[in-house]
Amino acid sequence: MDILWQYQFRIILLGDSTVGKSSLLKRFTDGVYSDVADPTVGVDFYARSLDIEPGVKIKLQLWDTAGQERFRSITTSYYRNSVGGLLVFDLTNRKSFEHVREWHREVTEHILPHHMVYILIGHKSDLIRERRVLRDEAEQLAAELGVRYVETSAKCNSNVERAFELLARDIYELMKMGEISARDGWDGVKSGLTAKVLYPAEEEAEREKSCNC
Ligand SMILES: Nc1nc2c(ncn2[C@@H]2O[C@H](COP(=O)(O)OP(=O)(O)OP(=O)(O)O)[C@@H](O)[C@H]2O)c(=O)[nH]1
Ligand SMILES: [Mg+2]
Repeated sequence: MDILWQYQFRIILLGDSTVGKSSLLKRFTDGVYSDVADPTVGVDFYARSLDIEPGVKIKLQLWDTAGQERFRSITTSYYRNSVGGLLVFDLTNRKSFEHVREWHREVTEHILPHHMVYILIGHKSDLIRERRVLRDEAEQLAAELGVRYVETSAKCNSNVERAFELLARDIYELMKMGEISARDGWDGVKSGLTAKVLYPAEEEAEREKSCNC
């Protein structure tokens, strides 16, 4: 038997419309970026694996939510089954930064008594001259919320890998300490998917077994 992944973490992306959630995910999962992006309708799904340490593969199941208010009733139903959340704002859009607290409060209250591990993302760091949020104030907000802060750019592929990896590592560490664990009725964390890998000799034997002639 070969292990495809030891753990699966379900991660959700949160934040106002146009902050760049879908672009971040496309960069992370497909390595692509486009200046033209359609707003997400409801929820989209992405996936990618990470080798968190030698011999330990984590499958990240990534849920991309629509930032537009009119989809809120659909997106809220995905909060509860997520173990991690990226709180994304646009460094060039002050309002999106001011809304982070609301996103954090809404999600945190919605999933009680469960908890989520968050990371705060200041996105579009390539737009240096249009920046409207200082690193200091974003770091202060992160400290108040008790989360990490990373600045990313999907366009320049800056820190994208790092942001997802940091979040996955934080979840993994909490899991090793026993503070997060897979449990029935909750899809945030799952463990152990294996696949039977047939080597040439076994394959031949299997084929003979199933042959009717
Ligand atoms: N300069 C720059 N633009 C970006 C970056 N990431 C995304 N964008 C642009 O920002 C716009 C919105 O990006 P999306 O990824 O669709 O935003 P979203 O958060 O998914 O929006 P909703 O799906 O409506 O919630 C698009 O025009 C992107 O090309 C980035 O790193 N740098
Ligand atoms: Mg989107």
